Amino acid sequence: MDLRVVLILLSGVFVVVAQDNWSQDCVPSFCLCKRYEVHCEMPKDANAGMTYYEFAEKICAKRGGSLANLVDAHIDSMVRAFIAGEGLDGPPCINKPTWGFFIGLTDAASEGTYVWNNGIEICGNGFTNWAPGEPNNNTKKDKDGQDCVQLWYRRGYDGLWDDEYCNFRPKGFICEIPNHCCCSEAPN
Ligand SMILES: [Ca+2]
Ligand SMILES: [Ca+2]
Repeated sequence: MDLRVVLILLSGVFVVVAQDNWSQDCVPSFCLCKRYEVHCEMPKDANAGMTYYEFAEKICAKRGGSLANLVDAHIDSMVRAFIAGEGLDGPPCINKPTWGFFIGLTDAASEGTYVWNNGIEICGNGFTNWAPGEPNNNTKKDKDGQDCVQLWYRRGYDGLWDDEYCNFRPKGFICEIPNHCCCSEAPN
């Protein structure tokens, strides 16, 4: 894969809508063979009958993919660069105090053992990009701690990773959609 190739498919306007009318149009995204979609903060009532993290997973699945697996430095940096370049790293896309985007990384099954949606467990020298002091499994707002990872945009962390509560705050989220973009269509 030519890593220089980045095809910006869609960008721009973001509209936060009610869960039942979740917009599937005009979603900022870019492609590295897979398509990475940046979804802005979900509605506060999105967790009816499920956690906010499950809601994010559901929307990504509906769109033919999953929460994004940022398994290496290149993908991680490209996603964060896209978010910054499109101005999605603050209001109105994500808002204080919730700002952040869920990604497909969780330690819900076993505390401290982080596994990507695609089943890859982070171990050894596996790529991570944690914010300073994270993951801390904070139990202040939930006795079960924090098991769902976000790209964090507080305190100038610029999308460094933080373990977040799975169901305390509505969040934005990043989907990856396989086989949606054809590499051969990308410009050289
Ligand atoms: Ca945890
Ligand atoms: Ca944390």
